[in-house]
Amino acid sequence: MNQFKHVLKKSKNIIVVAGAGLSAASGIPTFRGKGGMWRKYDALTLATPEGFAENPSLVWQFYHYRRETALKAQPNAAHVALARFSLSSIRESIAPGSTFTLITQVCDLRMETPVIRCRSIARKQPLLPEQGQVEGSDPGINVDGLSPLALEKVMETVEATDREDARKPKIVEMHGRLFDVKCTSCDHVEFNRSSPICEGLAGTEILVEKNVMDPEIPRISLPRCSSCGALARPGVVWFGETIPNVDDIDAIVEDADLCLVVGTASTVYPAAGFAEQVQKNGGNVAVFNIDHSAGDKKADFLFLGPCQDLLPQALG
Ligand code: BJW
Ligand code: ZN
Repeated sequence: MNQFKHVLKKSKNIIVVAGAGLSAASGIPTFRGKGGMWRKYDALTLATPEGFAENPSLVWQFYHYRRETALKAQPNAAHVALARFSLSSIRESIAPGSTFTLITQVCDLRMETPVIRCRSIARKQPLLPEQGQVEGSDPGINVDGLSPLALEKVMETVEATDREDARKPKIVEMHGRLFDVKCTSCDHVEFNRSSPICEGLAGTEILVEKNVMDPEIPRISLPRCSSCGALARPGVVWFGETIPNVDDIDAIVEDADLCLVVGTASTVYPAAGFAEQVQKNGGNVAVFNIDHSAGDKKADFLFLGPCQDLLPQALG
């Protein structure tokens, strides 16, 4: 831990690549581990565009259940540690002059806060919106999340200048958002955290919990686009779909000299390749996972244990 803190202190561009394990202590099931969703449900049926085309009713029930679970969850100590560390006044005493970006694969997001809109991020520049590298940094942008919610909570406890800093975007949600709803026909995307999202899905979360989903909710009773009326879909990134703005994420990873890999099995690409990319560029990798995960033998630091215990120690 002391050696890690020494490396942290001299790092200039710090990224965190987070997975489902980050939210595990908040009561949100992971995908592949013990109690993981892909052990109980079929990923190809529920998390691919083909699965949705085949049976949108089934897919919507699964995502309705996920939305309802996420709405009840609260950030845990790992989210809070990351949120605190994202504030430059706090980070300054630990890693002077560094930048910080949380690249999260976690879609269980549910809070208003700024996120990085990747399109205009320049390389080799700190991620400061007033310098023009970040588009869409308006604090009014809606995203929903435990990491953003942690940031909001931390903001309440700090000075006014830090609150300004906390409004600067530091989070990239690379697999989309559970509470975004996308039209299957036009370009319309809307943030929607209604519970339930529509009457047709009300109460079906209990069926999903028991793994007895009703395959036949009529399409007309599923969420519809508020602009054109066509069938809507969850605004997440499914297998086989491209990651929005992947080149800009790549630029952030390319600039990083320290990568913290938190609560991810590191099996889903491109996120699974980010740590290796940082190491190839001469940077360091620290893995925080409750169990062994892919590639952790190559890590410079391996912290085996719950991230809600270890991250506060490592970043405190
Ligand atoms: C704790 C803990 C605690 C528990 N403390 N730890 C290169 C090679 C081969 C294949 C590909 C490739 N490039 C792309 C692909 C195809 C594909 C892919 O990677 N497939 C693999 C299965 C091999 N990737 C894609 O399709 C991606 N698109 C893409 O790359 O486009 C271009 C392209 C397409 C096709 C071919 C080639 C190029 C898109 C991936 C989208 C993933 N979507 C999902 C669902 C999102 C929506 C939703 O939420 O439903 O994203 S799948 C699911 O997996 C979700 C997660 O974000 C993602 C990663 O899972 P994660 O976070 O690692 O969770 P778990 O459960 O696996 O692990 C949890 C970990 O936490 C465990 O290790 C625990 O031990 C740990 N843990 N409690 C610390 N308290
Ligand atoms: Zn539409």
